[in-house]
Amino acid sequence: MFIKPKYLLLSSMALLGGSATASAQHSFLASEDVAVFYPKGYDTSQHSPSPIFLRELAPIGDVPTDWKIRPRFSVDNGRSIAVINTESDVDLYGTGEVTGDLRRNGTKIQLWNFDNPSYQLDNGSHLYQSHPWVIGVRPDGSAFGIIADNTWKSGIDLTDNVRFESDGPAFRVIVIEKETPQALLATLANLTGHMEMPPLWALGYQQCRWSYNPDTRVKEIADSLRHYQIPSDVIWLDIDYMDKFKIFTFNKEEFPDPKVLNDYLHSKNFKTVYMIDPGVKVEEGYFVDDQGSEADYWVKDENGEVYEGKVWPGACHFPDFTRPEVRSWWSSLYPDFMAQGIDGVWNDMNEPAVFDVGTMPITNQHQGGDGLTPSSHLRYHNVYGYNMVKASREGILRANPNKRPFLLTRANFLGGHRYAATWTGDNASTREHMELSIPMTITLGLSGQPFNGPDIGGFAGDATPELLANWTAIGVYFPFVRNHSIKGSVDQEPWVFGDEVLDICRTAINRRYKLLPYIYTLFHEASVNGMPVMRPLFFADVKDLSLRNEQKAFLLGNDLMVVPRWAEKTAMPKGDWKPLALEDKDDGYQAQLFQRPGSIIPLANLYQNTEEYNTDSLTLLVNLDTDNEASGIIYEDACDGFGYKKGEYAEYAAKAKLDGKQLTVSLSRVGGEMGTNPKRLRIGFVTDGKITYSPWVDSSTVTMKI
Ligand code: NBV
Repeated sequence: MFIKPKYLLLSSMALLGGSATASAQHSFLASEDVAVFYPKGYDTSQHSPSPIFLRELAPIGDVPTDWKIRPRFSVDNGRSIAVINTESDVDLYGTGEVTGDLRRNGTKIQLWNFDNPSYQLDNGSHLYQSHPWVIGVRPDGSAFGIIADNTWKSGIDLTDNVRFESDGPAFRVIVIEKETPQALLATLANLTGHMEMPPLWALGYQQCRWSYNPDTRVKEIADSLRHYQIPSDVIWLDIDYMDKFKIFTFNKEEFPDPKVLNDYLHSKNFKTVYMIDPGVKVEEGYFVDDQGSEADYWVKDENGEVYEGKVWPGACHFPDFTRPEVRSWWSSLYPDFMAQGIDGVWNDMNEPAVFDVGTMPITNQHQGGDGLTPSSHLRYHNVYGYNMVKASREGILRANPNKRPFLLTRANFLGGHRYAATWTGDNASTREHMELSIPMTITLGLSGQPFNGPDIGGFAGDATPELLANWTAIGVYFPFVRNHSIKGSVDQEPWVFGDEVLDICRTAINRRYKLLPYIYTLFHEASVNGMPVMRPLFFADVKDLSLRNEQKAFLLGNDLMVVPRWAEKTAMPKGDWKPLALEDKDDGYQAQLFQRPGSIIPLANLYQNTEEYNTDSLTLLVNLDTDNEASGIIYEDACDGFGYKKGEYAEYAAKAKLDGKQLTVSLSRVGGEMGTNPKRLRIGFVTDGKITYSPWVDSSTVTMKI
């Protein structure tokens, strides 16, 4: 061990003089800006290996004496507590999937993954995922992040200081100190891993409902999307495709030949995502149940008997995903299933949700493995979904080793972005939830999950034309863009409310597709430095305190500010952010976009799906800074597969300079080994209220007189 004996001695002496609360019993620096604090009585076997970190944190030295943010540990009424004092002028963010404001000061949440319809249960204080992670941003823009490395049932209380409380044994706390919140998130990603690049199709518009059935209805939806010229990429299959809700099966009447259906969808350039839940119907003769029972793979109750809980199929068994052999078996179920032409998977109900009782008893038993000790559901509940998606991702990769997996999950845990994208569960078709979807999506991004978004149009209840128009008009700037709705609600596809709403939705979705070169570059950025795709407005200027509370307007990347049309009096970063008028006619619903001074944003020509995506012709939107310059980056690769990891990508730097009245923009290759496509370029010169376009040129340099 690296820890110096002198340091250990000092720490224990400090403890002897301790009171009810105590500073860390021992601590170490894991890197220059990451400190790890252990409480008295810390038992590694109750927490390790951590699901959060890519690799175990190793000491490089002592925590310096002037290290500012330190936890004090205590035990109160059997609960393990860590309190971190913060200055009153610190703005707090993060805490994962939460309702309420972007700025988290004064809030209190539970970390207990739960099926929470319309976020109404317990006032929405615990939803489907848990992220024991808090960000503090000081007035000078410097930032710290706190991780409670603990899967046990717990809570975060920010009403006074930062307080983590847990029903489990004492847990360690990790503190990251950085000069900016951006640098903080980059460090979080270094510690917890980066989201892998998704396939490009997963960034397109996606159409879902519970459920499109039978297969003829699925085709009808696909045909309508093409007929109405709504650019789109994915059709989703909810639980009704299954035979009596048995996972990895198909309903023979309604989906007699899923391969034929999927081939049809592929022929129209759609991808398909099918749902898989964790509950396995208890039924002799059903291959999944037979295999799991035979190998004894199920979660047990407190008496060691196989646990049964009711979900969609009736009585179900639940795979014990803490066990490596169970994960491996689970992953083996995917290849045959996906061979039916399934492109992506959707894991739902994996908190896990159990009918009548909410979730399984905390006394249920998990066996663990690979270093995880056997323990109760109280310890492993919050990582049930996490371990499930770890296995599912492996299964999808087993099915298609040369494709990038796309997996969406409802439940997850800090660190689970390595395995799956997420959506924010069962929201409602209300104005309130539309507005809420902005801080929720940003907050998940600030909590290490860049690829997420809400059900656009809202899940529960009936969407109105107005709501769908407004929600689509902002939803296209979220990382994950899917319209989804509950069984029994009115239809909410873009065309059902008549021509006006159809036009509004189409215009918004067209914008998404044109912006994909920019958005794809942002996903690449997230995959290399952990930066969220959708960012809080205060990222534009971390020292400008007037931006800290803004939760209607937001940033897509660094260069594009999105202001919902319905939002009044939003904050505005300093500098000459210019409005972008992307269409000739304003429909009154599209979000107002502002481009950062000094930036270049690439736009593709319009196309109807990402199979047709290409960047051979690019419009480069230029908003000059006060030095009459601008720059931008464009990332490209094969849009799927893993060649990009071996250098098969192309990165371009765009640079603009105004000389007198002559504006020159040039594109130069700055990275990657993928062959370069000759490009047709034109400039879109952004002035207040108007974009002036140059003629197209077949060259990497384009000029125009302005
Ligand atoms: O599978 C049906 C639904 C699904 O549409 C929704 O997106 C999930 O969040 N699922 C929940 C189960 C039933 C919810 C009432």
